[in-house]
Amino acid sequence: MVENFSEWFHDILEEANITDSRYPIKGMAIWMPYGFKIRKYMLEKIKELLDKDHDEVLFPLLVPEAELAKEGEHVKGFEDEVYWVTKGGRNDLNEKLALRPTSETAIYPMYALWIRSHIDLPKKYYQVVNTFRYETKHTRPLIRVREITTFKEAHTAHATKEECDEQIEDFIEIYKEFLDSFGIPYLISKRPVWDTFPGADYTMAFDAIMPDGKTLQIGTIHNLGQTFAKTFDITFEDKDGEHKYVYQTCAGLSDRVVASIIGIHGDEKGLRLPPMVSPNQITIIPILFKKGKEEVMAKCTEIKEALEDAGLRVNIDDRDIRPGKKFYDWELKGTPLKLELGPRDLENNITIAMRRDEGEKIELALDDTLVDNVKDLLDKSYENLKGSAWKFQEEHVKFTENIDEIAELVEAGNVAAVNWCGDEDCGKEIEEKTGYDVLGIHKDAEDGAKCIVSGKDAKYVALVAKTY
Ligand code: PR8
Repeated sequence: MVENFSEWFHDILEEANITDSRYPIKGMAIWMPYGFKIRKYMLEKIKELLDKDHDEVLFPLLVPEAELAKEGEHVKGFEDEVYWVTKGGRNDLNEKLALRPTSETAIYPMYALWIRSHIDLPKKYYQVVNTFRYETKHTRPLIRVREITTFKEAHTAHATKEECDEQIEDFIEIYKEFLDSFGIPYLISKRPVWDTFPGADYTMAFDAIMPDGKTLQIGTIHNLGQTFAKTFDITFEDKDGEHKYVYQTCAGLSDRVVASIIGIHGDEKGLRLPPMVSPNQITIIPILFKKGKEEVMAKCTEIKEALEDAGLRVNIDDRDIRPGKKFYDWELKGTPLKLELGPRDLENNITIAMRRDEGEKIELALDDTLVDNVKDLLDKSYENLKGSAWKFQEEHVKFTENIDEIAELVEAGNVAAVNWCGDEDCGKEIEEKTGYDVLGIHKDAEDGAKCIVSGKDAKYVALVAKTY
């Protein structure tokens, strides 16, 4: 699978009914029913985490040109990617309207109206919307799309720089918990200046290593400082009566989260879904013969109800096809646990459980231990997926002190970790010499470490990778 990950990924999206990319606009696809459910459970999780101290809002899709153009750096970063609406019916519009590529310029003029006093702060809003980016790089379903259908963007405003910095840490914790719940490993880095979000002071990014060794940026958190506050005049009256600009952050995740779940956990048989997002956490497969059919089906229904009462998502595959085909289908679709039940099992008062992540068959008694045993297997399945994904990541970050070795490591499917003095010139030289991207500062360098380019004292360990 690693050799042809791209092909595997495209095939599985169609075979497992995740998305259909045949829609006649490049970079825009359809969420199919099975994919839509995965998306729904993923969304429920991020909403649960954000709802603890954010409020959900919903802004219009269109942004007036004048607002979009206000913040110089920001507009420069996005100008090649904006879709414009220029007509209403047959009439030319007085002002061009942008399909939001992201919503800073839609939200912040309203923040300027809503934020008056220190009692209005902090303001923490988020929305889940579709955003549009006319991506010029090669588009890929879920990974690089022109309509990002599940853009989860949070925007916060604070009275002080300290609170703003704390918010960055809070987002990091929220994103960790979010990705942990699907067992997705991540590398956190501070992006280099040249790859910082347009208009931000700095950007913290979560990257995941996909099976082909390329990294996927799955989420970003931006410290906006006071740049947008000054552009959009977002001020508040402090306790001492002074008018001050707010400090701001924004953070976003996209459809890429689903891509990482599919790509990182999948295997040659198909998806291996973590229970949190699996449309069915348990699939019951009745083994039916003419004799005893009703009894087996009745028992399957009874098991389903008992598991559902315990809060689990269960389906019975009672299609009139060979059980082998059913096993094949649910392996492809990655249901975490299958329960098989035939007349002989019924006689023995057992069901055969099979975890998707490792495939071993286990007999479970059909008594009041069943629900706990099933939950236990789901937990083990999640832990195993998570553990092996983290292990893969650990094995694929390789340190080197030799710039010529970076290509060797990256071409073998790794992310290279190197000592870096932090100077832009050295960072850019790494990129130019290797053709890969500097993901950014991953951690502080050890005492005595020397920059891989200049040989000066190194401040940081930077990550270098081929990126999506
Ligand atoms: C912001 N403003 O916009 P960001 N296809 C799929 N996913 C994408 C794409 C794409 N074409 N482009 C970006 N992403 C800030 C924060 C509001 C929220 C994903 O930030 O431009 C990437 O995972 O960094 C990226 O990390 C995330 O959206 C946020 O986009």
